[in-house]
Amino acid sequence: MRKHWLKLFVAVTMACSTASVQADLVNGDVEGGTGLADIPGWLSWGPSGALEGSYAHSGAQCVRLWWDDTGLFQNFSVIGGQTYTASGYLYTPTSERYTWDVGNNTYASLKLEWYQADGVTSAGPGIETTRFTPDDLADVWAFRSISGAAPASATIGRMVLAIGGSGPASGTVAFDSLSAVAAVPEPSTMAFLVTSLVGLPMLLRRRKA
Ligand SMILES: [Ca+2]
Repeated sequence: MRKHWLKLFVAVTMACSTASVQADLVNGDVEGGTGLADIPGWLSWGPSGALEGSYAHSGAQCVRLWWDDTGLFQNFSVIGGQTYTASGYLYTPTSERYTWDVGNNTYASLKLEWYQADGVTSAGPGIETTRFTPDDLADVWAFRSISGAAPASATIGRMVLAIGGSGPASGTVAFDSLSAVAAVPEPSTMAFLVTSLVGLPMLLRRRKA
């Protein structure tokens, strides 16, 4: 009988509705700073990128990359098992159209990586948005989004903005208006869960007696 009630409890828990709550990613609009190396909230590697003030999806600027040796990332706190969604906008201007040679698979994307508390040890395979390629339209901000559950041992999520793939490419890809949100149970659902968690053992005790 106990098994039966536990099954019901799990089923109800899984059916609960969720709300989106901002994760502690900061400066998703990539504003401020004088170059890739000092944008508030973000860390970068490589020389092949810059702040761009002549176009932006939000605020006064965006960040753009033109080679796969360069990228940006930011860590934020996560809870293992909880689902997170990373999203943002990618863009290429006609004046510096992102292009490739035939057979090339160069692309840009947003990635979500998972780390354990030391910030170095991977907690499991990361996830990546649909690729932004030269097949995407120029002069149009393209929305990209990816969702996934943080592995059980993850305490850090890392959003990564980068160009990947192989082979020569030219032009530039810009990133802006980035966000990370967690899907958490609704408050009313939480109240129900707490009630259930308190009530279930009592119920089981009573049935056993
Ligand atoms: Ca911006």
